[in-house]
Amino acid sequence: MKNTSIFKSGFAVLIGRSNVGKSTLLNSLVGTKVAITTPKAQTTRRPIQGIIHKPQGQIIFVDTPGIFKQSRDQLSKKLFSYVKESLKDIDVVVYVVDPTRDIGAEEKYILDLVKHLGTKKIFVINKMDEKQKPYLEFYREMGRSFENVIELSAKTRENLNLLLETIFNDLPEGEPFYPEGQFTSLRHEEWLAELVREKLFLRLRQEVPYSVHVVVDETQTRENGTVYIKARVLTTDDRYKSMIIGKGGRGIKEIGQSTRKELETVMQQSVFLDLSVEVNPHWVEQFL
Ligand SMILES: Nc1nc2c(ncn2[C@@H]2O[C@H](COP(=O)(O)OP(=O)(O)OP(=O)(O)O)[C@@H](O)[C@H]2O)c(=O)[nH]1
Ligand SMILES: [Mg+2]
Repeated sequence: MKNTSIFKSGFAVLIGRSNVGKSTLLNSLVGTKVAITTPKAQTTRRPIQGIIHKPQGQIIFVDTPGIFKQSRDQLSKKLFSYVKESLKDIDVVVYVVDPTRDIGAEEKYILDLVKHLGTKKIFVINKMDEKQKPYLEFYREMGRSFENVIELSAKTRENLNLLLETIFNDLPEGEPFYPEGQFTSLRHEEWLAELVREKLFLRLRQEVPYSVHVVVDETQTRENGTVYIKARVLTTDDRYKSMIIGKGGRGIKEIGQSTRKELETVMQQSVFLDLSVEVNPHWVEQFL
């Protein structure tokens, strides 16, 4: 008879190219917005943990930056070093692919990286809700070398439970790492900074999003119940600074307003967002 009193716990890392939907999957699994998601490459910059609490155990998902092989810039190098770091001391690797995009040299590179890992692996084909999936058969073929293949949709939540069950099968017995009710490893300020960065990413064009970092210096609940948040947007160059601020301050005002609206929805409190822009060419070394 199956012993239902066994409690399992462990780490599952989400790995894959940029834009395959790793962070969207993390949010759907956790059931709340832990990580930011955008249609742009390299949205995620630091490994973020999202925690799932179930009667049979606890899974800590580690969302990683997308692997972006071509670029040799400092940011990409840093992001890749985080991916490699995240693969240590992991119980299960969840390798996510996107059937709407051609495999290319990048995917082959990741496949090679994943294949050489000694851990249990699950091959996940995401975005199954998409009507056009020209590369689906190609990825199905690629998945044949994996023990577990799951086709799912982070967006519609199709087959997410199957993914959780498969991970639980591979997890060791163990005590929970986080208390019930904690959904992320991010500090509150870090999470707020990420939400601001998401809005910047969505609004800024071309290389500008990659020039920015956000720091939240202070949060304070005022007597009238309003939450005061002081955030700084750092960018590498004067030119980018004026692009972010926009004509007559219109750009930064729009970013501030849309971020504040989202924060108010999530926090169920009124928010005062004090947003400023600074030039700092060294934020990669200083903050990542
Ligand atoms: N149709 C569809 N779109 C999805 C799904 N999952 C993610 N997306 C979209 O794919 C885009 C990228 O999603 P992200 O979750 O930011 O991708 P990521 O893999 O975390 O990207 P990086 O952080 O850059 O590595 C976003 O526009 C998502 O809305 C899905 O299941 N179906
Ligand atoms: Mg991401």
